[in-house]
Amino acid sequence: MIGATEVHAVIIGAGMSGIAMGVALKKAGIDDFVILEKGSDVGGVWHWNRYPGLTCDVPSHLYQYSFAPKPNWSRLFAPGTEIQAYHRQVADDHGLGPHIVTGTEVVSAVFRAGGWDVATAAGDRYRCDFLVAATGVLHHPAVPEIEGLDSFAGPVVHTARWDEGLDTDGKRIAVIGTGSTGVQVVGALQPRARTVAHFTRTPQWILWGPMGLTQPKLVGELLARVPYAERLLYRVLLQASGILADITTTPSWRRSLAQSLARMHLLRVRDRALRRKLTPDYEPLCKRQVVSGNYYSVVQKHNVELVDSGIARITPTSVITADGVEREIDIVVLATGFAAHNYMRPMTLVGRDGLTIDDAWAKGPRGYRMTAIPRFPNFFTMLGPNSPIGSVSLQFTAELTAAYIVQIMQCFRRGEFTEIEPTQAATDEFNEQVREAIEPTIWHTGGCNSWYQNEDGTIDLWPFDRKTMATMLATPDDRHFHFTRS
Ligand code: N01
Repeated sequence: MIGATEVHAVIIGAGMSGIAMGVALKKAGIDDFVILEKGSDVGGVWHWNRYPGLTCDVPSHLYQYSFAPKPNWSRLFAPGTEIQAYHRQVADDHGLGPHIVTGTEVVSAVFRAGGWDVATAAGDRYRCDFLVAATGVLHHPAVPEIEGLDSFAGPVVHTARWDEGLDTDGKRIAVIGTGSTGVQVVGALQPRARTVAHFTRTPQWILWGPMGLTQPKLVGELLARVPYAERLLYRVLLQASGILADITTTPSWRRSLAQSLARMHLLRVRDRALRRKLTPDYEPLCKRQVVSGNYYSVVQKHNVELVDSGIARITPTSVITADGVEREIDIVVLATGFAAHNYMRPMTLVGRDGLTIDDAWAKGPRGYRMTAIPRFPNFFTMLGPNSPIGSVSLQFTAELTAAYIVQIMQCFRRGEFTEIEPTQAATDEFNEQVREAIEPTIWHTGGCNSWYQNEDGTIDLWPFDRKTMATMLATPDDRHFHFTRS
């Protein structure tokens, strides 16, 4: 590729998993890589999402890298801005700055003559031995097709592309969507809005969590000063988080108990008609579990209305529901989630013999152990198909995957092969194991629709526990790969 910058590896995306990959490369002494990032900063979802109320519903002492413990989180569940600052700090502390090129969208990557030709929207070109897609799952905002949405005269904002200049005080706000985001944004907008109409298509079960609980400064100081205290806390939380994989993947009394907690929480809503509207017709834990400390009290405030009659259309000034009721509105907030199964698309990705990722994934995203795809040599995904959203720590998963990929790169650098790709047989075997293991999970049996589902109804999640993941990604199994030596 004439005029291309030649590097050993190109990583696409400087979000949580791209940073983990970069740090793993640095630790292995591999310096010859770039991280190409579309946004103006690192952090991925924590860079793009800036909506009011953005909080992580995973405890912060777990929602961090094992190699970068932060003792002094401000809250038990840190706000988005603090998590974003943490990612920037980790990237700086680990010397990733010179490797990261922000404002650079990769538009195509083509495998040719034993390596990858990568092109960016600005016309820059890279040639690399290895390509790693760390492009995230929740990246492409899903904009609903609602009649008249385009005609709305006021601001229409998707939560994942929040306009920080938007003045919501004293406004009549329509919030569409009741996932983790919708619940958080309604809670944050309610106190200063004139009215909030929360449009719900499917109610969600909500587990109570002390989302606003601050961490006393003393705790942070103790964790920083006592040797190994922060690392120990992380290990304890990681171990304890095994309960999530347990209750979601295996029917047991523990699952029933967690489900009862969600049902009991709903009893905080005294008004029976409102409680009925808030009661899902599927089992708790089936969708990505929503956690909130205040939603049920917020939704009972005088200026909040839960609307479940379905949106018929939007006019320049109002939302009209299927029952014919018209509500005058100043701002429409779309908390309608993401096109989660796009992964690295819409970029053009072409593997061996001209095979495009769209053709390879015509029946939905499938890969080998979350990270490799047959006929896409020297290509790996971080948090690829079947990644454990909501059941195993994503940082743990990313670090494990990065270490696995680095092992493969080191074999390449020792001259053991020039091209590597997973066999179709190993990939099929993995997907068959997933298919079987998904059967008893609550995502499959719980009777809901969720963004976990592919178009064909299969569930794009990790149906095993953390130990199984650690075993599967400990060392690459030579029998599962084709190697080319040239
Ligand atoms: O998106 P969602 P989200 N008309 O897809 C509704 C992570 N996260 O942004 O259920 C009307 O969950 C849709 O309705 P339905 C977390 O993994 C983490 O809230 O399809 N409504 C649903 O209610 C989470 O799971 C944190 O019937 C429409 C909502 O929009 C993931 O992000 C915080 C509609 C979408 O819910 C996504 O959450 C926030 C339409 N046409 C998010 N289309 C943490 O704290 C869609 N909806 C870590």
